[in-house]
Amino acid sequence: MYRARALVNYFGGQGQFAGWLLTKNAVPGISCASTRNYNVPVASEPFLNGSSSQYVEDMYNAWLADPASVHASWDSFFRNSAAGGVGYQSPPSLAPLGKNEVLATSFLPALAGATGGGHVSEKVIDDHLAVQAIIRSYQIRGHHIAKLDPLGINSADLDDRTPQELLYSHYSFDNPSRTYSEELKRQVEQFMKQDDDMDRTFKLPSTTFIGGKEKQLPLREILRRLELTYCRHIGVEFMFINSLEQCNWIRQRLETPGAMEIGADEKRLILARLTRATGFESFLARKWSSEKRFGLEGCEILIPAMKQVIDKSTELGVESIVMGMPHRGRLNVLANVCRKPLHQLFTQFAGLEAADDGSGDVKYHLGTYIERLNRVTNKNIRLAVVANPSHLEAVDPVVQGKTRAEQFYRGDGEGKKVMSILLHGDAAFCGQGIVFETMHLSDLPDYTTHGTIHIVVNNQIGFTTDPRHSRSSSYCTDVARVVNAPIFHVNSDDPESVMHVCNMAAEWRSTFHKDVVIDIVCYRRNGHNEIDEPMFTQPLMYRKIRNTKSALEKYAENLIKEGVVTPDEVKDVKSKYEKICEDALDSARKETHIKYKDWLDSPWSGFFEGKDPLKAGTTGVKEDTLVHIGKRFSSPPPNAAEFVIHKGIERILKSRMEMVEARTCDWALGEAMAFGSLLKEGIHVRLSGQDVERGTFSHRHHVLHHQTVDKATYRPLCNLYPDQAPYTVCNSSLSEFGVLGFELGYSMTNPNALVIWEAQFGDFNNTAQCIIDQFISSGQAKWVRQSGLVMLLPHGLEGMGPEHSSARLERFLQMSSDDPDYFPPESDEFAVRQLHDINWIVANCTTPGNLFHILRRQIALPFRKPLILMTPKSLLRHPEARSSFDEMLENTEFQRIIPDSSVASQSPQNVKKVIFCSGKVYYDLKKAREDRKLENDIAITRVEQISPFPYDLIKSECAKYPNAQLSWAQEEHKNQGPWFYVQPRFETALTGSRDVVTEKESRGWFAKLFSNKEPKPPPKPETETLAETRVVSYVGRPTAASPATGSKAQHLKELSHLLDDAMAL
Ligand SMILES: Cc1ncc(C[n+]2csc(CCOP(=O)(O)OP(=O)(O)O)c2C)c(N)n1
Ligand SMILES: [Mg+2]
Repeated sequence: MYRARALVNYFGGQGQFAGWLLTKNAVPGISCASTRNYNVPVASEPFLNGSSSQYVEDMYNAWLADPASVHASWDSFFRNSAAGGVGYQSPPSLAPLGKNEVLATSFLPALAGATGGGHVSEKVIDDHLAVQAIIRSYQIRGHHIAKLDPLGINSADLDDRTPQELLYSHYSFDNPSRTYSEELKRQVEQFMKQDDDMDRTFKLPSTTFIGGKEKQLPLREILRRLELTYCRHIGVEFMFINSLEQCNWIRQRLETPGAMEIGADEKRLILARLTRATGFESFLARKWSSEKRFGLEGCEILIPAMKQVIDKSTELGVESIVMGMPHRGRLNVLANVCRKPLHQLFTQFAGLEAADDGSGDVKYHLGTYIERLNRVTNKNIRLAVVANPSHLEAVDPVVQGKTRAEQFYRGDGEGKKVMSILLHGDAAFCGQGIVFETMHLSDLPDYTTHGTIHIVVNNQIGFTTDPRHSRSSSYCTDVARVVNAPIFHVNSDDPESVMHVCNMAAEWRSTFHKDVVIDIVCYRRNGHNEIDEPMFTQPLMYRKIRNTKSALEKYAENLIKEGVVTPDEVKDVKSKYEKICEDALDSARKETHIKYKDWLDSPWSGFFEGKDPLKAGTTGVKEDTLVHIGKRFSSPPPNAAEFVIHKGIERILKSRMEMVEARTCDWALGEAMAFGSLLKEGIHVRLSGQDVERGTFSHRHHVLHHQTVDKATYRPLCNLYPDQAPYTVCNSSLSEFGVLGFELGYSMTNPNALVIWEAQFGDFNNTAQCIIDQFISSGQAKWVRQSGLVMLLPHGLEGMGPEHSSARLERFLQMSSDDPDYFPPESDEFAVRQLHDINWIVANCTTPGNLFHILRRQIALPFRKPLILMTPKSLLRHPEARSSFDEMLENTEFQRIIPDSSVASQSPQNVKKVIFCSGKVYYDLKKAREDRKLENDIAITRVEQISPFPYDLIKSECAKYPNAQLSWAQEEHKNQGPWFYVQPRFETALTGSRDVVTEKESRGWFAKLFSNKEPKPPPKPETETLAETRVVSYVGRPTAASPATGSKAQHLKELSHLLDDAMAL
């Protein structure tokens, strides 16, 4: 066995026991594996196993570097060993062995005789440490040398810097590639020929299952089995997981002899699925050769893989699967995994017009929802693929939110019934930060989906970029290590290995409810899309690809060789599928229109039916309800005697109670009234974001904390009524992109819920810009999918500097889809119609009463629209920003504008100026007017709903003051805030529509360009002469690059100028 040590030294250089495996960066392609500390609980492992042997090894290394750095006993042990003496001698003991004590040699029966007596010789320890280290090294590092690349030219971990190897791979493409694994095998074989120790039998430690029922094996066989398990077509990373149970679970499923064996039926099923996946792409390629479809060629195994994950998961109890995926292979997934009717897919290629609303999206972004019987498990299953934008990985948190919501509504607290699958490209998975942000939601109490199965289509290229230029990590999957997810790298050309890891992944999720990654190492047969030329940038790789048979061909050949199928059967399966495709194409040709609704990922069955789309419910409530909610919200926990609350909270509750008694609400109470009344009506409310439980500005306090008992909390809004809907309020991780996406997904599942995301400060919403632009603003237009998500964005210039002032209101307004030149026909339904037609609502309320109504209106509407709500900071405590209960009672509603109600409004003829404004600047203007005693001269009207623009009310408000000049006052800089949005709309409100193509007509705008139809004449302004003379002037800060000054003094100076300008007559 000293030879084994020699082997260690030969491979590892420094004499590290675990260093004998090869890595690929040293001369000539050999170096030792670096040691790592793993967080496995040592006490739970037997001596000499797993981390104990690692410990001895670490000690040895430390001793080598500096003998004084280890304890004197270890120093003596290693010194004796090095001198050729006995390393360890047990001290003489007079006492009999204790109950749990055993002699060290009893662990080593095969060698006990050789050592004699009660102590272990250096040789015994060395031999066993070496075997243990070898096994452990394979488990930790085996994946580095596994044959993962079906092309045989790259290394999945990018660790192939040895010049000879590079030269080899550059100039020997036509030869079967020699992998490190083969190099290792060659050396081991050479060694084995010379070494008698290879025939010696070693007891296997409990951290390996390679023996099956055998407790000991010859070293030769140990090495062979380890090679087969860890260095063939599966490379598994799992030894960083800090749970011995989980590590053993994986070892057992991989190492047990015969674990990978499958029967002939299963093989035929894989072949049939692979045939469909391959046939689908070749059918499309034949029929539409110049169309972009982002085909799956080179990774067709993805389809059988996904089906395997779904089969296994359904078998384990899952009933609904929510999936998110990028462009690559999407059509194939819809066709062959979801079984979306093929003719619907084919109509997408026909360039037909849509029969329903919306502007639509390209075919490889669309979602779908299917309920069907899984023929393998004979169970019903629901499959949803969430529509996504081009923005890679942005859909990840959306899928998670949707999954979480489905679990929530089904009462599936452990994720046993609903799960998510996320697909990724290799470049996007490691490149996009949202992947990390989504991973970090995976184990949070209010965000977990109890394990996601991630599948990476690792075609070893991103568009034209080689992985070496697109990532700094070894594998593209390294991001998953942060959440202790096991990572299975697998060669796509070995379908049975792929199926094996799929089964393991599904079982892993079902057992541990944690994330897991399947990294399918494959290639991309075509360019980035079908019309791209890959030889421009990857000539050698693509020469190799051209000469590579498809996975289907290879697998079919293997099965024919094995006698599982005949060549005729292979042909038969193929031609049957082709016939299915041809038939579907025939029926697709009969279609005249496409329907976006066929591609909806979240149908709300029953929600729209029987509803008048222009009739909203009321938002006011009974006084009793307000009093009840108010009192509950202001009361300490029912077990107040035991539940110690903070003195400050006591004061807050007391002042809340006083407000309730005085029939008034401040901001927090108004919000609680909205939530509470919806909960009473059976509407689930969920408020999520950073520090939302207390509220960034310490005004909300929806979770009261026991001051002396850790984690004991009380949530008043969860305790309003015995039969109320559930209320969730949850502090989130510090991620806007991830959490906003998550809440958007959550809002997609059920329209009867108020889902709210609050930004810490509105400024931070731009780190979630992609969710705002790609999903919230345009989701309905692209995918006919509605969402009533509310974004609460603290906004306002209060001298806090550039970064705590602006939620960038202007950006939301710029993306509002209402036409600045179009004044919709005035009618009773004006307000609801406007809401129906626009993409989202943007508002800035100034009273708790209006906040109450606008939140409730989200649910009262017969459809769903996102609400972007600027929320205040100083107004949270402003004595005037209060509302009486009267403003929330049954006969009241949301006020789109709050007209002036001062003395000015009583003699409108005499008013010299009307100032329109929005948000908290109203209170500054009002005070300035009081200070200057201009109440008779100046009226101040608040525009609470900025978009869609309240044309009708603005028009009548302007008409009410015929002699007044009109101003728009805002605290934001001129190039920011609402000014640019309101200015043209004021003009339209005053003069009527100009020549516009209305939104309804715009679906046919393209056709219109070619038609002779006359445009509609603009409606005549009612107050023509007045309109001609009236314009709205701007009052506010000048343009600026930054949203606000960093200087408090400058801020006050600017405000005072603004108020002076506004009050000037
Ligand atoms: C956020 C984002 N940035 C850039 C792009 C443009 N783009 C489209 S596909 C692609 C390459 C993706 O590579 P990979 O993730 O490996 O997927 P593959 O196309 O290889 O399947 C890029 C850069 C995009 N779609 N999304
Ligand atoms: Mg790729």
